[in-house]
Amino acid sequence: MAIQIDPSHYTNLAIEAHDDGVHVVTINRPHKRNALDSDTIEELVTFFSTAPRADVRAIVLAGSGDHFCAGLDLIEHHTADRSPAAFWHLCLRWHEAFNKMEYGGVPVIAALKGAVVGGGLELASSAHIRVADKTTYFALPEGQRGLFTGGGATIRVAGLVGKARMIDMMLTGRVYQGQEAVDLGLAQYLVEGSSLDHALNLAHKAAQNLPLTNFAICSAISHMQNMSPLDAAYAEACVAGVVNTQPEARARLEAFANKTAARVRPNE
Ligand code: 1HE
Repeated sequence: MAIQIDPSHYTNLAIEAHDDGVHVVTINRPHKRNALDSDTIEELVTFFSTAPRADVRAIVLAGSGDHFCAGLDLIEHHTADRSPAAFWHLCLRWHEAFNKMEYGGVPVIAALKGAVVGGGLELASSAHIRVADKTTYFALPEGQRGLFTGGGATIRVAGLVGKARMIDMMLTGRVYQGQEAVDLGLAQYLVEGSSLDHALNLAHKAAQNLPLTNFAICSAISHMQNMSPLDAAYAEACVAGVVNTQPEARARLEAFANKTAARVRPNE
């Protein structure tokens, strides 16, 4: 029996389950532009630790109001006047949440709008797919605030845009948006209308894949980037050994063999 997700256990996250196992998780602090305080990070840790064991088939991560996420809660940080050790430990909780997202095995699709800045960009870069709309913009204002990234940007944002662009973003406050942001890899989609609608469509599509296949796609590829090419190839063969022989795949292979399965065609 799978673990259940109970939306009433969450205060800063609104969680809505669809029949096909897609869950929409909305950071619900619009009055703070969805800034990440320590309670919200703990809720993200809980949700993303639970989702892989709770039959969640795909996740859309969204923000409430006009902005996806304004990053670290600067007011909480200012008020708490944290010690180096306290902030170090806090960063490890961010990493716990974001690693669970990236390596958890459940597809996470971020529906972006407005500000995706600082820790908000660290959050978005932990998703597997990012959908931007016309209002979306990306920045790392840490440099201007007297801060440094602590939620994995040096790995994930540098991985998306390269270290030189990340350094420029932090030194100068450079903002990326629109097609340029997509071309750089900050998002995979730029939509005219609602990024949430588009992210939902993608999530419903991904939810039709077999869970074990999605698990491999949404954990193995990330893990393999951390390995030497030789070890990654070995691990890939091992994962494929398990995934490609799963009994649940036989019906799909049978459908291909008897010509009832959809063929891969170019876009119209
Ligand atoms: C916040 C935060 C926040 C807004 N922490 N409270 N991140 C930043 O440096 C981005 C800071 N925020 C902004 O630049 C702007 O707020 C926005 C571009 C996101 C939105 O602008 P706007 O004009 O819609 O809103 P606002 O008037 O600036 O803010 C509305 C309220 O949200 C206001 O609270 P109020 O009680 O005065 O109404 C703001 O204080 C609050 N608010 N952003 C706390 N970030 C692990 S290390 C990661 C390091 C970082 O992430 S550093 C980057 C932080």
